[in-house]
Amino acid sequence: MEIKLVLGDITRLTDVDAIVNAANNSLLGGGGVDGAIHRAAGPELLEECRTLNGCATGEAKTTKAYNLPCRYVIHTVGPIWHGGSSNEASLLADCYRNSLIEAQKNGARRVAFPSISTGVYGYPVDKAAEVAIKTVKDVLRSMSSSFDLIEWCLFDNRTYNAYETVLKG
Ligand code: AR6
Repeated sequence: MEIKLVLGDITRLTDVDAIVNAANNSLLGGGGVDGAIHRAAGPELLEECRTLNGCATGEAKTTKAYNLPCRYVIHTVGPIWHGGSSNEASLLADCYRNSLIEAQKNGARRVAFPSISTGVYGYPVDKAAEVAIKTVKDVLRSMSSSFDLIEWCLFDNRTYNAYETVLKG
């Protein structure tokens, strides 16, 4: 079981079975990584998302990946940052936990996450990295036999460095 960080575009990854999308409650697409995933997957992804009736913050739902090089997209909805006293950390932890549960249900043993909530949703990246890595390590204590690889695909150096500091610390 390997945990790793890579710098780049999550839609280009060829070493995972599932990628996680940082979506919104509608699951009908948006900007950021969500927009990139919908563009790369093609219009059938939106068609399937329309059948899901949205997704609550902290929960996760799985679709096929269509034109992407992986098998599944796990859509999760991160919290919007309101200063830290609105249950943000616990909702962000739910995103990682529920995404891994979805991956396990679908037999996806190799999973990539983006940095959920740290773009449009404004979650401070240092704090988000701590929640992300702690939660995944906690979940893997009970589910490690279900996974071969968990990676974060980070889009810029600042975000990469924040996750590296937490992972190596
Ligand atoms: N690959 C990997 N990471 C990416 C990519 C990519 N192709 N593109 C952007 N990122 P964001 P959020 C990074 O805003 O904060 C959408 O409109 C980005 O640099 O995508 O959870 C949804 O529909 C940042 O580090 O997601 C929602 O409305 C990280 O992904 C809302 O944004 C997350 O940024 C969700 O906001």
